Amino acid sequence: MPDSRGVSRRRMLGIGGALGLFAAGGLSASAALARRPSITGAELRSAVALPPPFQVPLPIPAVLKPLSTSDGSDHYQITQREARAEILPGVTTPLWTYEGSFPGPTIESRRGRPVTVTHRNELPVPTVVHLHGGRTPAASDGYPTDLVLPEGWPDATTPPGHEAGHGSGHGAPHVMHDPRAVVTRLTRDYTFPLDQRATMLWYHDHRMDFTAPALWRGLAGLHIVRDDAEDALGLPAGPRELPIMITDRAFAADGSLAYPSLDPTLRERPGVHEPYLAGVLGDVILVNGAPWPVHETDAARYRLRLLNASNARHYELEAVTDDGRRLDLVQIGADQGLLAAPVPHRLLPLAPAERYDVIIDFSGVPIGGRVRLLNRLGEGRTREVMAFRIARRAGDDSTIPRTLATDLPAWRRTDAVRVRDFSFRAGQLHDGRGWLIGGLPFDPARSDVTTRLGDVEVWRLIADVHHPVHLHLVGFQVLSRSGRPPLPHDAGLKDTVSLRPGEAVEIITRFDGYRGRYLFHCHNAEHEDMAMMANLEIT
Ligand SMILES: [Cu+2]
Repeated sequence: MPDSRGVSRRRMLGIGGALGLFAAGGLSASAALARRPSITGAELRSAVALPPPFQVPLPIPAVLKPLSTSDGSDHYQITQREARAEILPGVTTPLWTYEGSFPGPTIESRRGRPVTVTHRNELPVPTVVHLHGGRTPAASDGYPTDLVLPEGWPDATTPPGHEAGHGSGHGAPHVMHDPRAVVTRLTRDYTFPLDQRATMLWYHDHRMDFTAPALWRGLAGLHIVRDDAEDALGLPAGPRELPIMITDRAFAADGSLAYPSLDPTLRERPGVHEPYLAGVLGDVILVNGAPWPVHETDAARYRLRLLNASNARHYELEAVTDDGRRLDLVQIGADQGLLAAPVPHRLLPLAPAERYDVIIDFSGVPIGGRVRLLNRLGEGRTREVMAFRIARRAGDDSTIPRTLATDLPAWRRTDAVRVRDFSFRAGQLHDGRGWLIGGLPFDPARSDVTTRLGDVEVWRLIADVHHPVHLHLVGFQVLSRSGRPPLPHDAGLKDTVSLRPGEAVEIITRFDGYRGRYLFHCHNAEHEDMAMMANLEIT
């Protein structure tokens, strides 16, 4: 159990204030806006010495080899197992992994070419795999109760008196009652048609009530979908295309990852200790699993495929040279693929689960110079993310075309057959405090949204504190923020939108692809585990 002294007094008050006030329900949106907590969550402090920044090389996750590529589809196998890694130099850290590494191996796919991944669960608890951003049939979408049980785990029967709910523990392993759950033992085949725009997806654990600690222990990996149209653009490629998965973690004295679970075995009782209800933040920034790494580059353009895979930490990234110059981060893609045209940013906000595809040009940086990627929302060590050391001159025939894509949907408000409102707020669960959508905690047995395949809808999402809201299956466009036009980084097709404190965000989408039971939820992983999810049924 972490030491609560690791939480600064200012942040403790911030969270207590947010939860207390909003749970009471008496605060207006404008009052919430005036408070504007800059951080939603509480930071754990590591109990081991932390390395200096920009010493460890940036790891690039290995690309997974398929078992077979016959019958027009690619078949992969991933074993989920415990492993140990040297994340901090000289410190051994036990992890939960896909294939023994954190991040897990990257899967590279072509648009429209189906992929089957056989996941084998050799971890001590049930797991669920969700391909975030995937246009996936419901049976393979990783609904949180579609568990893959490990060997020796009791059958998923519901003990008497154990109704749907959070935090109830009867000595038996925790299972939320869901008559529609499809539970398997040891293995499960997930099938992804990948009939969708080229983009960077990520796969991660989505187990009911225990997603946050499983992610924290290492269950996350990348899945990149490519297509011919994107290949033809002439964007930086090969070694000049870098996946950048950013996470924050904290380390206990024994080298393990610190996390404030109520039940550290993650078997029975979900949830975290009180100071961390708003989200768990770490004091070490990892990129592709390495602390504050450095990457040697050519003096040329690079394509950075950014993912914030942190549980609760937000970033506001800037790229700064040694002489204090800020380089443009030219955004070419969002969560769901290429933008219509590039959008330059000096500061790029990145909420949990969001992806940004950006080009950065190192050609004007002196050889031997450095460009640091910094987080304006961080303090002390968490202000630093990683660095690039410009090692050599080199030719560069890459381009950033003025037109990147012409296939973006053109949904208009008048296309919408209905408008729905959802509040994302702290509130009371039957056995404690948690996070609610529309005033209700998640219940797999309740239908929250039923819509017809092909319908266009506008959703208005209203927040108390920060909530990155994610819809499964579909991409959407941001229509407005608190009555104003979307922000520059809202461009393109997204699957996660960052609601800021007190904000009302309108999105528009078409429920397209497959019928079945899906989800929408907050992607602050602690909020998600504490009931901030809802059902989305497409009929
Ligand atoms: Cu949230």
